[in-house]
Amino acid sequence: MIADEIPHQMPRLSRRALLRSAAMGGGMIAVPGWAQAVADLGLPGKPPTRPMTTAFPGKGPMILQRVRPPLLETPIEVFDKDVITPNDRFYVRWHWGSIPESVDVDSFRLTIGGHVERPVAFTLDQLIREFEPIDYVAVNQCSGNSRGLFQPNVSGAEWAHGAMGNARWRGVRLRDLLDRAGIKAGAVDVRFGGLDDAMTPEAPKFLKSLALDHARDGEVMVAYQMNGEQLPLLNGFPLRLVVPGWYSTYWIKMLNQIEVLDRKDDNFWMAKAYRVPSTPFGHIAPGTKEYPSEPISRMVPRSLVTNLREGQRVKPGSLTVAGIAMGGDCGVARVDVSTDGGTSWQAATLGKDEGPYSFRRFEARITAPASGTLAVSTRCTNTKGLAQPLEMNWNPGGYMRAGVETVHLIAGDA
Ligand SMILES: Nc1nc2c(c(=O)[nH]1)N[C@H]1C(S)=C(S)[C@@H](COP(=O)(O)O)O[C@H]1N2
Ligand SMILES: [Mo]
Repeated sequence: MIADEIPHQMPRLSRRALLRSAAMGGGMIAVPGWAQAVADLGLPGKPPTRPMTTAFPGKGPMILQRVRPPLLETPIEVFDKDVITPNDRFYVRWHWGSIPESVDVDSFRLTIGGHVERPVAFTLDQLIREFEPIDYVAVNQCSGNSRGLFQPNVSGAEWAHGAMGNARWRGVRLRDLLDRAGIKAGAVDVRFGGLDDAMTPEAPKFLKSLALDHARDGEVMVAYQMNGEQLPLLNGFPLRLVVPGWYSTYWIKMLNQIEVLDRKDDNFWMAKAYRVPSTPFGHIAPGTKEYPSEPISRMVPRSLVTNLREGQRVKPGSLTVAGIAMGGDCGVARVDVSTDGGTSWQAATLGKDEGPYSFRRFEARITAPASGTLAVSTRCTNTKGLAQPLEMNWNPGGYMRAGVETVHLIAGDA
C-alpha cells in the first residue's frame, strides 16, 4: 500500500509500521548495540541489574529480559510520570519466536469461523468504516507481573513490577463482529489467535479463549489504536483483543483469527498453562501438592509506590508518597498507606478517575523519623470491596501477585 491509497478514515494504519518493523529484520537485534545502561530491579536472590535497551522498533529505553522472543519491561519511573503508559515505553511479551516483522495492511484479514452462520473475513478498512468505534482506558497486566519477587522463587519470566501498562484503547466491539458472523446455537467458547506461530510443528500455537457470554459483553474490544496511534508492532499491530479487567494473556496480539467453538476450549494454553489455584488471590502455601485449579481470569487490586525507591535515603520530616493503584476488574475505591507495618492506615488522596479499568494515582503525606528505616506500605481496596491481602499471596506459577507491597526508606540527614 502506498500512502495515497490509505483511506482517510484510517490515517493511523499507515505504512509506518512496515518501515519501522524493518528494523527487526536480520535476526532482529544486533547484540553489541543494546547494552546502554542497566536497571536495578531489586529481585531477591537474582542478579541485581538488567541491561536497558533501545534497540526494539517503536520502543524507547526498556529493561531487557530476553531478546527473542522479546520480553521488555517498563521501568517503574515511567509509571510515576503519567497515569497513561506511553506506547514507546509499554512492556512487551511474546511466547514464540516467529513474530512477523511486518504486516501488510492491504492483504491482512480478520476471520471469524467455526460455529457460525456465515464465516467472515474483515479488512482493516471495513472494521474502521463499518462498525461503531468504542474506547476506554484499561490496564494490560501480564499474569506473571512481579514474578521475580516471589518467595520462594518460582520459574518463569522474572519480571519486577513493569510487566503492565495503562493505555486508552480504541476499536470495535467484539460482539458486533460476532453478530455479523451470526453465532450458531450451542456455541460455548470463542477462541483467538494471532499472526505469530510456534517455532516447531509440535509446539502449540498461542491460542486463548473466552466464554461466549464474556466475548459478547459489549466491552471486549478488537482494538486498532492505542493512545491515539496505531498499535506498535510489538504490542500487536494491526489489531489486538482487549479484555478489560482480565490478565493480558487473553489480549491476543496481531489478532487475525477468531473461532467459535461448540465445546469448551481444551487447547494447551487453556487446559495446561496459565492456571491458578481456585482460592482467593490464587494463593496456596508453598509446597502444597494437590489443589483444584482454573484458568487465570480477573485481575485483583494492586498498588505501588512510584516516587520512592527501595533503599532510598529521605530527609527527616514530612514527605510525599505517590504511586499508582488499580482495582483489577473494577475501579479503585481507596488506597491506604501505613508506615508502621500495617497497624494503622491513613487514607491517600486519589487522582483523576479515568474509568474502572484504569490505573488511578494516589498521594499521601507521611513523616520520616530523624533516623532509622521507614517501611511504607500501600493497600488498595476496589469498588467491589476487595482489598489487597496483608500477607503476600503465592502460587507455583508466579501469577496474580497482589499482596500489600512495602518500600523501605532510610531516614536521616546524609
Ligand atoms: N499473539 C499473541 N498474543 C499475545 C501473546 C503472544 O504470545 N502472542 N502473549 C500474551 C501475554 S501472556 C501477554 S502478557 C500480553 C503482553 O502484551 P504486550 O506485549 O502488548 O504488553 O500479550 C498477550 N497476547
Ligand atoms: Mo503474560
